[in-house]
Amino acid sequence: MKRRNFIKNASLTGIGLAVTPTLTNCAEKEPSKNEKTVVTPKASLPLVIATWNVPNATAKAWEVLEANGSLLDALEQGCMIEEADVKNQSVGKGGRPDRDGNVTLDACIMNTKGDCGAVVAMENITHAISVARKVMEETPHVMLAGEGAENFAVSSGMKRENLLTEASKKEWEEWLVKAAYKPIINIENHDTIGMLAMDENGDLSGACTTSGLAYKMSGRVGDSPIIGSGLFVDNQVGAAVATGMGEEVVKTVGSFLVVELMRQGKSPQEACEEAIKRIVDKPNSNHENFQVAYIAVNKNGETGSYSIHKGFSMTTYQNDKNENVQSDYYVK
Ligand code: SD4
Repeated sequence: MKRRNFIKNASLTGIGLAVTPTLTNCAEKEPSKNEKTVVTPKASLPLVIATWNVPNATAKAWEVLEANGSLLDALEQGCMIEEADVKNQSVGKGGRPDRDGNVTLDACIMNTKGDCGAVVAMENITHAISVARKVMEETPHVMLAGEGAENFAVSSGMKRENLLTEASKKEWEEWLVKAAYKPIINIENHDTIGMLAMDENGDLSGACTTSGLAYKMSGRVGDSPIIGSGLFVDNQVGAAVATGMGEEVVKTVGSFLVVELMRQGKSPQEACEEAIKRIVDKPNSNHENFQVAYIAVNKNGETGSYSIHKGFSMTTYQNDKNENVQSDYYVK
């Protein structure tokens, strides 16, 4: 394993720190002789964080970064793991369909320069994240929808596939029998994957991919492909990504809000908490009945996550350790 790099402008504060570089703003002053050196949490790089318990996805992204791959390759390949996993019924192939039985995918990606690409309500192509990346890199646009996105993917060499698996079809058919149009966001293990990564230079990018709300109305688009709502990256400040009831995230431009709060000095944790509070505090909020969560990272490599309900977790790959940790939450 090659040597970890630490955040660029980190400096060393004194004795014993030769092997434990510290974060930027904690290392400003020279310690006096008697002063005990305080070592604040160090952010070793690279760093990958993702919504929910997705250790295979974060491991893939980490592996790409460790091999000196680019941030976008890391994010794309990490997200592709979940898109290809038919057991994850909220992303890519095997995703739950809309109320008409069609699996429609939303995805977006954003790079260090603030460029972005997205696809919305795209059918028949497993790797929506790859199409989003191609939209960013190979077209003059930022977003392609529906058939246009699908045709663009095919013209770029991707193959059409039936994304509706037997398992998801069966569940949908059972739902049809109950015939209550009540989209419920899953607050358990698998969900939309939002992933943020920081490379050894301390540069940030992010990605998000989903099949959206199960049994949504045909044509419904959530927050996940909307830059500023489902994902936002400002390489000078930090990055954030959302999961949960997209309508509520869109109404508060959630991920942009988290990044702007970090710009104003809030930690990633505080910023996520404030963004959740904005949703919860709305006059007509019925937050007992839906779930939203954010994860975020700032330029110092500090991370945070917060959720309306219990059950959300964040996967972090850092320091050769792939960990899934339950997030703190609002509704006790
Ligand atoms: C959406 N935000 O389509 C997505 C779904 C999701 O956890 O994240 N579910 O609204």
